[in-house]
Amino acid sequence: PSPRLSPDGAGRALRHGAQQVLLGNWTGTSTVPSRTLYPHQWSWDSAFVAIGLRHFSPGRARGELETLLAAQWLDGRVPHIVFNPSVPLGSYFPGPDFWRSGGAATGAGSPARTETSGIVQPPVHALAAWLVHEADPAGSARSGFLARVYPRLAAWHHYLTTARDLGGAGLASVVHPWESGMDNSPCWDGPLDRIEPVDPRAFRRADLAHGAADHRPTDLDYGRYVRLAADYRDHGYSDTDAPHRFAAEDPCLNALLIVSELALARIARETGADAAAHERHAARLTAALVERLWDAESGMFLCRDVRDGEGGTLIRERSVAGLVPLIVPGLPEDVVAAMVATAHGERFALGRLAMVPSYDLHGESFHPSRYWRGPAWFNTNWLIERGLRLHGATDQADALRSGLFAAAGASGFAEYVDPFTGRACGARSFSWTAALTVDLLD
Ligand code: 9WN
Repeated sequence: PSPRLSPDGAGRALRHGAQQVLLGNWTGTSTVPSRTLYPHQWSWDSAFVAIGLRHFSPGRARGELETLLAAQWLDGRVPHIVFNPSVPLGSYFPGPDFWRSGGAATGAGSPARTETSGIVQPPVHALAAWLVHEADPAGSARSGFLARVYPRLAAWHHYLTTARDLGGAGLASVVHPWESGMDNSPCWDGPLDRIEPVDPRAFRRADLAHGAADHRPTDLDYGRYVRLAADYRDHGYSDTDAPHRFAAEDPCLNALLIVSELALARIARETGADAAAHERHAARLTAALVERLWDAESGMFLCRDVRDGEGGTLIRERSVAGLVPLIVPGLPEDVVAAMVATAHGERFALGRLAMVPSYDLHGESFHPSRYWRGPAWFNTNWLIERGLRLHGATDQADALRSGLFAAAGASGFAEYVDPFTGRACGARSFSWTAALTVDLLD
């Protein structure tokens, strides 16, 4: 747990501003990431949001997670978007008319009454559920929260480590760049090269009405995103039938899975389920993470392209996803030490910039404002802050936390910022930026 910040005037104003963002983005049952760009419920956003909400509205935090989990598919997958039926079609692309989950033509068991996407996002949910419980154990117990969410979270992790174990080593694979949550990360450029893009005239992007075109993914990226999603949809979202021509093991997603599996062990202990089984599973996943994705030469974790050759190939691009495993307890000491050194090195400049960029400052594809190709994001910095604290790097964690507060306040709780100037990019009043600011303040 992070030490409390003294409740000075600046801290109080920041907390108030952040709470206002979260109240403004609440729809009655969940929180939209942004009223403009993302008018529905997103999976990993909701987990981060719940982590912030727990500090001032634990009931809402529980509701946020339960609304998302109510849209879980029978095969265990938690969809990356739960669509709000009162939002006009065309406000977000691709919308429910593209994903067509409600038709239940899918053998994967999409929910009958809720429209969702068919892909997933990183599993931050069990971690969030545990933190939400801890913030208000009495309210959580009264409402039977943990007993209700435990089987759903267990089924979610089971889906990821069975149907999505495409590399055969126990780790989960993403089958679409959107699933990583870092859509246009340079890590995906190589694997995406193999994908024939859909003609950009065949769809209409809604994001460009709200976001600057040179900050967002390109039309060529979108053509490939649409191709992959349509292929999956047209195979009934079946992981055995779909070709999955894009498949990758991502260190951020798998690190979050490990931390969530450890949280699930705690939840299991509270609800009388088998905690030790989750601990053993977390240990196996941790060993596989190091075995499959650690790259000593880079001093960080890399993504593995599961479709490139026998056993796959490490993708030689350094993205912040490869530093997120700092949050995993129980990694070998030399691995942790190397990651901390890499974070402080010239490529990520921890301690010299307010926040850690999303991609190698010296990488060929670096761009200071194009989405996941360089800008600093608040969720990844929150994860790194937690990781540094976990490993006893308290001063560095404190400094990063201060940088995050300064950037969040000055940018109007922006979606992401230029890592050099702190200039706001993307949406303002962005929910996870506000939520994670609240979390670090409390
Ligand atoms: C596609 C909602 C989401 C985040 C992702 C971020 C962005 C969507 C988009 O917004 O992705 O899922 O339309 O660009 O990359 O991490 O969950 O905030």
